Amino acid sequence: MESPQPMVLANARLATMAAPVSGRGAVVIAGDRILWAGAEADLPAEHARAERRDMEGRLITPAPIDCHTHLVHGGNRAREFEMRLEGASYEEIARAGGGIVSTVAATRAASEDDLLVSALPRLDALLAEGVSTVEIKSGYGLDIDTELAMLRTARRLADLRPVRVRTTFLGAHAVPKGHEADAYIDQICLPALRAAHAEGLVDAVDGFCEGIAFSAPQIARVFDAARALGLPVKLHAEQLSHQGGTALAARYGALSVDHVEYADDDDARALAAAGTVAVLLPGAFYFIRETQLPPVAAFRAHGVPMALATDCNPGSSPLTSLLLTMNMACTFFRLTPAEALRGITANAARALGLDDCGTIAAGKRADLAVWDVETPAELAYRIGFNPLHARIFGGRPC
Ligand code: DI6
Ligand code: FE
Repeated sequence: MESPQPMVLANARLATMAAPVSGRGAVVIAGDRILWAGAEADLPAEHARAERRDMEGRLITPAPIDCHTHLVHGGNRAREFEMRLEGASYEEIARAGGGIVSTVAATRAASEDDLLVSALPRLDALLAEGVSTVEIKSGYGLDIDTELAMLRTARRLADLRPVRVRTTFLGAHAVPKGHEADAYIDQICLPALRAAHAEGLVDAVDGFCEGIAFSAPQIARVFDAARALGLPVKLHAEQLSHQGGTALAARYGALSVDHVEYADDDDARALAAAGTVAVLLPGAFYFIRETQLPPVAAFRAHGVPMALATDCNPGSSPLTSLLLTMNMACTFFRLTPAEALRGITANAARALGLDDCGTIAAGKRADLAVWDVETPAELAYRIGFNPLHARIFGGRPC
């Protein structure tokens, strides 16, 4: 087979998340891969005659990756939003049978086509900001059929749009009405996991370790099952209280722990030792008006990689913008704009266990975003403004 023709994206500013490039930069892509990236003055002679596209000084970054979403779900929870404005707390609503469980009812009532049609506009909003890869969780089915339907729907999205989808099984998201937690895990969650894995639908296994959901020992049973199937794990941990989920996840070598507002210094140490990414979700922090800040200083001090994601879900984070997520991470959590950009690119890839994307370097996928800005800080700085000029997915502008 003939090798694909290389193309040079020239006269660009580059934020590679790998080797720094100052001044005018260039990226050489061929087929779906990056062949070379660096200062334009150092462009290898072999590419001198390749087709050249003038980026007119625009910034090129790795395409953003949303590494934590619940994009596929039925219904919405605007009524609950009103109730919270009238004084009810997120936890009170959950305990009174609202919350996750009400989205479960709406998701069970939806067909796979309904789920697909309602997820598409949310996916399109992410893609409009250049996103190349989206993680999508199950967890609003809580029965075998609906958990599988959610994962199948998530995979179908990648047939309809130029995007890569990673699917995460989140059967341990909530205890469905009429069930007891341990029995639910044995009788529904673990059989659903095995069935989803048998259909090839599971890239990772997640859980919600919280007072209103599952305890650390219960999550450990789900993780043991994941391990037996050879699947990596991640965990919603330490969002509303300290339950020990972070330490547990680190013991299982989790890809990521997500939320982690209530994590402490020991947790940060354990994450660093395990190489686990802390995924910060400022949209949920904002929307449910949390006040406990994640221990960003401890994460920095111990060298825990930090990623950012929308947590797009109908209850605690109806958010479909990674740019706004970056802004919130900087304003609320005091991340630097550089940390925020790394959080939606290189560290987001790592949180998904992907090593072929998230940076601009030879051999990586040509998933790139071209922005009408001069500096990376401008991406985090604006609120509700989208400076995307072009999105390149697998080497193709689209
Ligand atoms: N933590 C969250 O923030 C979401 N799930 C989770 O485990 C909330 C999901 C919801 O309220 O529907
Ligand atoms: Fe979540």
